Amino acid sequence: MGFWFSRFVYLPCSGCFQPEILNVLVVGATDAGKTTTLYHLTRTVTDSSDLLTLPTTGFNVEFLTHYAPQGRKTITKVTLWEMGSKVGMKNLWSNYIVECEAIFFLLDSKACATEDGLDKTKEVIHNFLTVMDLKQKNHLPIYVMANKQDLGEDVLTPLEIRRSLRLDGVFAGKKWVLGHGSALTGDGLEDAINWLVAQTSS
Ligand SMILES: Nc1nc2c(ncn2[C@@H]2O[C@H](COP(=O)(O)OP(=O)(O)OP(=O)(O)O)[C@@H](O)[C@H]2O)c(=O)[nH]1
Ligand SMILES: [Mg+2]
Repeated sequence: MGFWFSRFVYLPCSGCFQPEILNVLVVGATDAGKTTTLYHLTRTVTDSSDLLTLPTTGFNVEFLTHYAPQGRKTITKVTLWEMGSKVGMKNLWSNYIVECEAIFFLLDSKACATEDGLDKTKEVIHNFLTVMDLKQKNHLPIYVMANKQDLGEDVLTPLEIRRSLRLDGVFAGKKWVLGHGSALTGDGLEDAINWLVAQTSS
């Protein structure tokens, strides 16, 4: 990735500023591209084999160091917690959301082009918002990414997704934004991390 990402830990010299810490919960329906997102953000990707994934059972955790763009001397150590979506996801979310400061919500733009996929995505969003509410975490910023946009005509556009999932109503009152991109090509991931860091920087 670009110069502002690194998976190596930054060691500040004495007297220098301390890096900020950001824990991000990465959620979404099955196959939305959560693990691919983690891998693309934290690995050196030379070919597609670097992004091979297996369905996540339990959780995945990866780390990156984010350098603020435009030369601002701000460094953030970001921990990305992917919550598997197969079993007991509400329990997992409930346990981990209390330690997180931001949410990265992946949507599968291809699945959203089918009625079944749209229904499953609505259900996951609904369940997740219930957990946010129960844990009194409604104030957390949410970056919603319409993923898999590289698949071209097979997918809903971000605007179609916004309308089909009624995102403006669903996330009303929350700090959220809809972005788009591809975890496979990496498009949009830089914007996502920049936004999440900006919302949570002190
Ligand atoms: N074309 C395309 N494929 C993607 C993209 N992101 C993920 N995939 C593919 O979608 C499949 C599932 O990706 P994962 O990253 O494992 O999805 P996940 O959300 O972690 O899935 P679970 O852990 O099972 O919930 C894999 O075959 C990925 O290569 C994308 O942006 N574009
Ligand atoms: Mg996964």
